[in-house]
Amino acid sequence: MDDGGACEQKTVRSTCPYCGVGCGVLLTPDGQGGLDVRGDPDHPANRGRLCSKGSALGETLGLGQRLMAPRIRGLDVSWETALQKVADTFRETIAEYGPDSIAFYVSGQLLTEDYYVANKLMKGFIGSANIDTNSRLCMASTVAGHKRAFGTDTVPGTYEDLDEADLIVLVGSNLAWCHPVLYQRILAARRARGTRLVVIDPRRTASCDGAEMHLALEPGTDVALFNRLFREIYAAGAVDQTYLRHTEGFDEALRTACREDSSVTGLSEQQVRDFCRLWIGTEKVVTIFSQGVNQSSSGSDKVNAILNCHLAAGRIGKPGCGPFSVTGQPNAMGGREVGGLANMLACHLDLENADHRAAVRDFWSAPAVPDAPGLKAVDMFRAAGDGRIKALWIIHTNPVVSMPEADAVRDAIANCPFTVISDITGATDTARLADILLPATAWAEKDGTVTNSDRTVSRQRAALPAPGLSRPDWAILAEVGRRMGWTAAFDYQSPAEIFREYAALSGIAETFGRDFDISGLAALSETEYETLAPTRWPITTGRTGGRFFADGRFFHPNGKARLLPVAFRPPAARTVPRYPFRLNTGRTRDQWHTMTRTSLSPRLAAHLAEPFLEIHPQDAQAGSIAAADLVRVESPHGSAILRARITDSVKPGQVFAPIHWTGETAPSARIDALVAAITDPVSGQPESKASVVNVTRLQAAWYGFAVSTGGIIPNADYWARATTMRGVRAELAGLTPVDDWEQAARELFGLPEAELTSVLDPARGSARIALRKDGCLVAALFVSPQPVAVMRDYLAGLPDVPDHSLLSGRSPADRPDPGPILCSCFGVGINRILAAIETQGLMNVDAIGAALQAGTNCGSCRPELADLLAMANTRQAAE
Ligand SMILES: Nc1nc2c(c(=O)[nH]1)N[C@H]1C(S)=C(S)[C@@H](COP(=O)(O)OP(=O)(O)OC[C@H]3O[C@@H](n4cnc5c(=O)[nH]c(N)nc54)[C@H](O)[C@@H]3O)O[C@H]1N2
Ligand SMILES: Nc1nc2c(c(=O)[nH]1)N[C@H]1C(S)=C(S)[C@@H](COP(=O)(O)OP(=O)(O)OC[C@H]3O[C@@H](n4cnc5c(=O)[nH]c(N)nc54)[C@H](O)[C@@H]3O)O[C@H]1N2
Ligand code: SF4
Ligand SMILES: [Mo]
Repeated sequence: MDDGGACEQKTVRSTCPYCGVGCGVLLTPDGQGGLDVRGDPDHPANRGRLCSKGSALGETLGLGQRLMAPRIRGLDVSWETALQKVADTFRETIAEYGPDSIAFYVSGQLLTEDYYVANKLMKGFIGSANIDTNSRLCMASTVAGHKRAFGTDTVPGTYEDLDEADLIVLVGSNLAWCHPVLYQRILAARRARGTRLVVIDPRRTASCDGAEMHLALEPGTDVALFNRLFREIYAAGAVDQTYLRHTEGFDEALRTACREDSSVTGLSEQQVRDFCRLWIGTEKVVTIFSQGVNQSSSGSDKVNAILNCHLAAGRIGKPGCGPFSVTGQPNAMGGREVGGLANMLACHLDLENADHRAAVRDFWSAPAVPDAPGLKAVDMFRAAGDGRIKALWIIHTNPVVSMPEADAVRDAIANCPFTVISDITGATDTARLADILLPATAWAEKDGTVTNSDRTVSRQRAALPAPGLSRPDWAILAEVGRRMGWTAAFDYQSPAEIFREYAALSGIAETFGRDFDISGLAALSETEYETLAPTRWPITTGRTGGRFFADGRFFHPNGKARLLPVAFRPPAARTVPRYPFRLNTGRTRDQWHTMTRTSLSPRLAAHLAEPFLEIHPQDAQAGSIAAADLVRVESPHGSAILRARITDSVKPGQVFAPIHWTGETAPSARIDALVAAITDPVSGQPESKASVVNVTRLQAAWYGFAVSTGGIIPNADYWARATTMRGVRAELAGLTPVDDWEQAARELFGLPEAELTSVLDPARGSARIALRKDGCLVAALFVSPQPVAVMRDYLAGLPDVPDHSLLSGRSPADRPDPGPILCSCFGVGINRILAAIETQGLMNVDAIGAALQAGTNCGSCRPELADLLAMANTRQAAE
């Protein structure tokens, strides 16, 4: 792909490091440390499309926050010192307390090669199965459900099924925001062939905009709904009797389903009937499911309730139909394949199976492979908390933010005698607790493979040099293995070498009748690995890709699939007068998890710049909560302060908060501090979407809004910061009055010498302060006893804000406030869109695109544009 010019930079094909869609990207270095990022038109997952996060990748490459050298308790050291300390401490810990006193907690964002080495080191050589991954919080229920039904963790279908389906059902999936390129693909199919779309989610989401039916069921009642569907499939004579011969358990599963009462879903009988009729009447139906299914104390049962319906109707493995679990992280699927979970072995082999264990041990020439599953994530951190785990290595994940009962997890990590953390930055809530901090190379600097939601293996390729002393995760892991004494087993020179070994092991797994087989790649040369095109597994000499199970061949010992009797169980935590609300949690469109990368992009920050709690108008009124108030949210485990967003997209009694904010960006908004660590008994996955909480209005003494071209050093009961084009903006609030706002402003911005221009009204408790350095405007603070009303998105343009409008907080007439940015590709704000709808009479999303460009690039904002149109039209109709 070299375009030849002497100064031209080479374009590299790689994969987006965010969601499990696995979009191909073309990366062209700009010669100044940056990258031009485009969608790869030849990648089968996206055919050139990218969503808002993928398009903004180039804005997240700054090295300001990067960790450049290994650190021991905050001091830079050499790799030699750091790795020898890690290896020695692990060895001593094993000698004194045994292998089970060590644990690795890793991530579905590791590349397959990193993951393989971590798993080999722990399960083959340290000799414990105490390696678990954040996929426990993400995909574990699907893995358990697949294994129970199919005998292996197999995703039967492919993305092409979404193009060919006539009905797509989204269960607990906000695909429009979390897998935007797939959602756009579905909308394209809908335009082409009229695909129908149903959303099953207690909350109205952006994914509902393109749907004909939204079933806002009661939280956690999916099993009851799918059991009803199962019964109706039977009653309608839609059971595929021929296909049923490949299955067992039908009668008992049906009997259990017949005992179920679908009224617990809270849906009307008519809604349930309409849904069942549509599903049964549409042969080509794909049921997509995600965290609304998995993150539940009955997550595995929810998965099997869905699989039962597809198996009974024989709608699986054929073009345009099947159950389809979409993976969250870019290599969630690869992690399942290499056995990253504490209860799995590599290549879909089972830890409980003595023959499987022996085969892996022999292949690795390993001293021993443990015969009992290791600790699953929640139990692992409990064991760290109560002193059973003496040494912990956390790689590529931020559990102080993302684990349930996060405050207890924070304390467990802080008190663990020896904690090693591998990250690309030291500025995370978890990294700050490390004894040893190891600098990893980031996605654009390293090589390896990932597997996406539809089993396509793609290469990630380095396009930038590794900054500082950073090293790839696989290399760090292998070096620790060597220093612990296993020189030959970890003597890897390149990711290709690891990949070949892994592919060869999958060939052995295949002799046990496993599905996962990429042995066709076991002899790849370095060049072939370098140029490997995206390929769907299985990849053997006789077969590449395709669907599973159309032939009725499954992976249980008798070759049959199992339908499981599953009965509805409500969420484990019950609402009580002290905690009357059910807390749902999830994602926003433009942030990725704990924001260590996406928060660096001003474009992405402009979408939703502050953590919030969605609450229904009735509940807000009952609690005297007004729009833009701050609320205190409390659970038995912790408390948070969030901005109220009053909306009927949640039902009364339910509230929703995003998961993204952290000690770095909004310390009072770490939502997992409130979430109970209750898990599914089969999968061990936490119920992250159904905790119980109380919500009260926060009586703040003052509210503030700050913008700065430099940094801010907040010291307030509530603060939340976001990146702007030229610096940072922050929301602030305090519980106690402040006497001297000018002094407070100097401290907040770290500008003791700045010249101030102030408008102070101590009687009212308001202040507006502008700070200048060398005559240039560098910061401003607005304070009020009520939530501050200023034109935030306009002021965020500081220093490009004229003086006369600064202290008023209002924009001049010729430069209207753009409002929060909806279209992050072209930076188009809500106010501009609303004005154009009104003045130009725009009637549809395409017309908005023609007028303002909004929604014409990645399309991620199209659902919100549709929402805005509907709102504007209702408003006009009412006028
Ligand atoms: N923008 C963005 N995209 C991402 C990510 C990100 O951080 N940001 N993360 C990636 C990762 S790792 C993952 S796992 C995926 C997650 O992707 P999704 O699962 O689509 O995302 P969530 O927002 O966690 O949850 C989905 C929906 O489940 C609903 N829900 C809650 N309880 C129930 C219930 O009982 N039943 C049903 N049917 N629905 C329920 C919620 O209201 C929510 O809308 O997203 C991936 N993509
Ligand atoms: N309440 C609630 N909690 C949830 C969820 C929810 O829906 N609700 N969702 C859960 C789910 S599905 C998931 S997947 C998790 C995600 O939660 P986490 O995995 O904790 O979140 P990330 O922010 O993705 O953390 C990745 C970390 O790896 C670092 N990193 C980036 N690149 C590299 C690299 O190349 N090497 C190394 N070593 N480090 C790197 C980043 O800086 C960051 O610190 O959250 C879970 N928690
Ligand atoms: S949909 Fe967006 S976040 Fe997901 S892989 Fe594609 S570009 Fe990346
Ligand atoms: Mo996830």
